[in-house]
Amino acid sequence: MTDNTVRQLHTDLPDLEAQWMPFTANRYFKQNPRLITRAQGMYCWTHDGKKLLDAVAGLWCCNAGHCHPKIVEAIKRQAETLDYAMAFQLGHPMAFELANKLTAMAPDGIDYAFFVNSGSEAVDTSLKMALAYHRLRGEASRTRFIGRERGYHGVGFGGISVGGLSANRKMFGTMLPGVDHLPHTHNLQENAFTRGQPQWGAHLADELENIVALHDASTIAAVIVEPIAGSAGVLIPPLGYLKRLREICDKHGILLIFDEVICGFGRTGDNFGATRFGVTPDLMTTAKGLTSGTVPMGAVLAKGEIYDTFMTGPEGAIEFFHGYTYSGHPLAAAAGCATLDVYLGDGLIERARSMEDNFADALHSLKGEPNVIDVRNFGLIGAVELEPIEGKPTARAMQIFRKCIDEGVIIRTTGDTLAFSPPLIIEDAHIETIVETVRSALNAQ
Ligand code: PXG
Repeated sequence: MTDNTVRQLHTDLPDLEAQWMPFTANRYFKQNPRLITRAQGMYCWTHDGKKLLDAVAGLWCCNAGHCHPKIVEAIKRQAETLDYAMAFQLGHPMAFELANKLTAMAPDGIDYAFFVNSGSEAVDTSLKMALAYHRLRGEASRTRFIGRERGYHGVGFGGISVGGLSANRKMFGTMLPGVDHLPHTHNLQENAFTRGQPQWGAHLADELENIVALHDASTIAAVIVEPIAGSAGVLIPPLGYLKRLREICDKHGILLIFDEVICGFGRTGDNFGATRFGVTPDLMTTAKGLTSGTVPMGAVLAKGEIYDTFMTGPEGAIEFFHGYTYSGHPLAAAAGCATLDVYLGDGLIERARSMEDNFADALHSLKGEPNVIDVRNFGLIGAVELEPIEGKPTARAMQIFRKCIDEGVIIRTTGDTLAFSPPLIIEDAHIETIVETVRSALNAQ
């Protein structure tokens, strides 16, 4: 099909050429365009009027459902009152209010919030905080970071360095020096079709001891992991694994960073992965659900001891040479305040927890359908892993994705895994539609 015929078929579309789309097969998309033009609650509508049930909450972010009226109202009000305020040396009330709300819902001891504009910025900010913290304490030799295979920490140079996805790394040179990786915890022989946390795999945290022995603790600044690895196919931490990482970090004076960009704000059926799993890191990165996806924003949450370490130079001097023009942007801060009010005021986090079992039952009913080799779940995160088509990795999952869209349901794929992360307002009838749509797509292969 030529560009002209695409345009004739979709006369209401803008010219699609000039936008270089992120993480997208640009040429395929521009020949087969599908634009979302409106969204409400659990649903989105395409430019050609198709209604789609959103089983991914945008991209794991619209936890309150699309266009929640209280969040929309707060953004409108803020846009009319204060569009922007200088972020350095000056401030505005909403950012302080949001920091108070955020730290109140964080684990005990996490008392400070530093605002950024995305998950990637949150990750790179947290790595810089870790380096500077050690230096301020006289341990400037602690410069190494330990990530994990199959980790996703955004696309900044720090994030891809500690990340563990080859496709996101291999084109971009040497990245940060001095980064090592823990093994991932995915093992189908041991853990296939586990509901919730697998029994097997806590010992994989002990690999950190080997990495420490190799490099010496005095060279290591921080370990960064996602409590549940999202983008690499939904990898649930084995029972005891995160606690073991915490213990080894404590033993060696290494900071533990939890990347909560996906796990935060109800996704795990609790405020954060840290609170659900009962393990408190030193730094937490957040974004996505912080504003329910409405206005870009992220935050690094830090233990009081880390903040206090920075507050030791001369008063009146800048303590951390880092920040963004839009750190704590008024529209984002207003959206964040309204979003947290909705999560807490409307009981959406408890709701996610209360839907967890039904969601798990429905997903696990897909066991035995054609080419399903695993089903995993935790909170309102789920995954169905498929046997790859020989010689064509990712093709099977992509086929299912396209069939589901044709049948009116948006799911997400990563490799040959189907991923689900619906808005927390999901109801049983939506769960049924999602799972039955996937079931018939699997049977139509
Ligand atoms: N950390 C984690 C754990 C993430 O999941 C980021 C950092 C980066 O956030 P930003 O806001 O810079 O994109 C993410 C982002 C997917 C998918 O389908 C996941 C993300 C982004 C886009 C797609 O798995 N996660």
